[in-house]
Amino acid sequence: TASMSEQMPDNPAKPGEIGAAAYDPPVGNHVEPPHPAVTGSTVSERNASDKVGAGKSVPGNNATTESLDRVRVDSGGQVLTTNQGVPIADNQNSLKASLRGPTAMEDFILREKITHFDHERIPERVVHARGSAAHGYFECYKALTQLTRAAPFAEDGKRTPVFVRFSTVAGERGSTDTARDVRGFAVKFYTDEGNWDLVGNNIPIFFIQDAMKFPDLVHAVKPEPHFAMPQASSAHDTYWDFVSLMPESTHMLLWQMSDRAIPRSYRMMQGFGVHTFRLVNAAGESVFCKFHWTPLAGTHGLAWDEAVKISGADPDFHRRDLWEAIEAGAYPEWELGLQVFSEEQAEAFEFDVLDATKIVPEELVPIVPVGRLVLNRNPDNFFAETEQVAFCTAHIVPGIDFTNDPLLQGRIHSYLDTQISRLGGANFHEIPINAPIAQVHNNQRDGMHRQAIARGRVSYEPNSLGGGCPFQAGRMQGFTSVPEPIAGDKVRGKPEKFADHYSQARLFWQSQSPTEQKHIIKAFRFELTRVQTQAIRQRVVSLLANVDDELAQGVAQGLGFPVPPPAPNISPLPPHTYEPSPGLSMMSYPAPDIRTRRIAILVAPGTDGAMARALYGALVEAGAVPRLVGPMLGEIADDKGKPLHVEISVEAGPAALYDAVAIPNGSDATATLLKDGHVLEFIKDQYRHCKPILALGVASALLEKIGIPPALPDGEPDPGIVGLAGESLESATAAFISAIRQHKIFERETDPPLV
Ligand code: HDE
Repeated sequence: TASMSEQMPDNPAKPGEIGAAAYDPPVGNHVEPPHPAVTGSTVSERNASDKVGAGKSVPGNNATTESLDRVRVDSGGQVLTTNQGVPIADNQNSLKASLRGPTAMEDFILREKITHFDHERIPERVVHARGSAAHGYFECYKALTQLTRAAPFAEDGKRTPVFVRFSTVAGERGSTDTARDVRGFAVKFYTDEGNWDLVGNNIPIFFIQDAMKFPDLVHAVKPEPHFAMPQASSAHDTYWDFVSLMPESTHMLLWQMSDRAIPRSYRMMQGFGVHTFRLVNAAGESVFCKFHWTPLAGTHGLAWDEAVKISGADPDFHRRDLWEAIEAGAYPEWELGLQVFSEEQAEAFEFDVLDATKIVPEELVPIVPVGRLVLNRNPDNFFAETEQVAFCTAHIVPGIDFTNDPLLQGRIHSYLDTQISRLGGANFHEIPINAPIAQVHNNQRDGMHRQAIARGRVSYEPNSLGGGCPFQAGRMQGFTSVPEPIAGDKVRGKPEKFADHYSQARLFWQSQSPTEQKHIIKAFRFELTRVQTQAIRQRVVSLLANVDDELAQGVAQGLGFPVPPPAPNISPLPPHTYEPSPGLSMMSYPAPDIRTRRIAILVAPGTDGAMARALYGALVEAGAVPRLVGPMLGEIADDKGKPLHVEISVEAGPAALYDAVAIPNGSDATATLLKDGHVLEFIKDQYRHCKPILALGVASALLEKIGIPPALPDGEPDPGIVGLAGESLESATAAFISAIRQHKIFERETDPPLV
């Protein structure tokens, strides 16, 4: 059947706008909508973005579906109306005093439309402005009632609906997805006992220890105020000036310069609650807890050169990736792990668990898996859901409590406060995406944009006129804070253990693989080369000199100066030596398969069609997303004269957008590809970004022309360069798939790149 847009080849209503016809506006051109779009999408569905613009989302199985249904609007088959529901006869022309005359003040239809448009924008988030979100659920493996009475952990297998938003921190709302930055990982649980927001990041620690410094940190990293540059980048003087004067940020700087700050996908990053929280059981007993999300798809990053090129080719790279995976039914999934420990254990640690610049190493407290998070439905409307969602660290539920982490304490204030200006008043909790599924009953009244119609004359408590209702829940049902004894002077300051800024930075460094260490050095070199002030560069290296000699030397050498003396170490306590913690390396979380990986199959007229189709089929079978990429869009003839449909051109879909490339055999095709500079650049980038390359038969001439070395720098064969070499296509495809699963062939990497 023809699509709706094919059924409307032109606009027959157009002549009705002109001259005398204006007195009798026609009914607008429209087609009746098809039956509600429900596609039985499968994992192997490769062309997910075809659905983009279809106007209907795939209704995933999710418990927020019903509660949001009351506000979902679908205009299929409906006439256009004003905001008052009045049908609009003519949406093309304003009301004029004669055809060539001025517009009438009484044109309420024009004025309503323009006025609404004038006020469409709201302030963006002061940080984390750029983001994308999805609906899903959290499923608890086993009841955790011994530890916590929090509703999501109340029963074996219990499902709680969630809405999760991922974000960058520094960039503005329209900025690029692949900037080097920390990523937000914010989860709203719509629990039976109210909303619980776990507002975390993809890095388990933070830059600063006290909320007092947050505005300074953010001012330093944001575009410099005099000329508003650079956008979405920490590679500038004010940022490095500030952090170089804040030795407590050293640990975080190492994480930020690692590949975790340029993730391949939101679906391939870990998430962390960062602070130490408390779990509280029904008896009121509490333990400390750290939250960890681990992605099932593995933890993978981009190469910096790749991230930069993606920024140009597709600034929406992460947004599109998340959307398409969910539309295709390849639902992203994470496992929730808890580190649970007692106050007595915490006392004995050489660091303070209230210090957000420190982790609790897994070797001290193991991470216990307790449940899984599945994202299975895209939002219907970006603004209504993703933009208006208000996460708030103050949103906790019975069974969870705060600790005295001074960063967390400040956040408890900030998130509620910021929504009031961002969402225009104190009733932002009534916006559908923010409204809890648990019913709200209290005596808060009025304010801008109030939705609830509270009945009765009573809006105070205690009362007798309303039978005392709503009445306070009491300790057994209601939220109670853990009664923690507090003693000491009221004072502005930090405890001694907060002063060790380097022991854990060293732990992180020593837990990285050699490849990751090289990437960290390169990232410092890049960022500090962009910095213009030599003293700032030197000050950063003087912090690194407290962490590790090789690190400091590597960075200093890249910047062309000797390692300066280490920054003064203010810690009154001796540095602590940790055993390396393998879990801190991204390499500890490989992908189990190649699902959702994007593979380019380079074709041209004369390509071995049977080979291209077999490869395509095998990749789809493995859950990957192959694309036929060619010099031009449209149909070409393969070696047998049969049609192949090029889905995207090398110009519109450059190499950085693919995880791997395959080039089927075919002498005519190879001859054409050899003459195309875009193609050569495409393959060169695939090599430089350490991606697998499958070059079948004569296609290997392309690799020779570019000068791709046949072996690794150490002389061993490159496992990411796969050819036929007398083997079958099946075994070559299997070797290619296994290289894609590894994600990147880092053994190939040299600094500077050979190709
Ligand atoms: Fe945030 N942060 N933050 N932050 N943060 C905001 O709240 C703030 C911090 C994080 O997808 C703001 O609604 C202070 C740590 C995420 O909508 C604001 C401090 C962590 C998001 C705010 C911190 C985060 C935000 C801006 C230090 C990781 C995006 C808009 C005391 C654990 C949530 C908004 C979303 C957003 C304040 C530090 C994570 C201004 C004052 C640490 C994921 O309220």
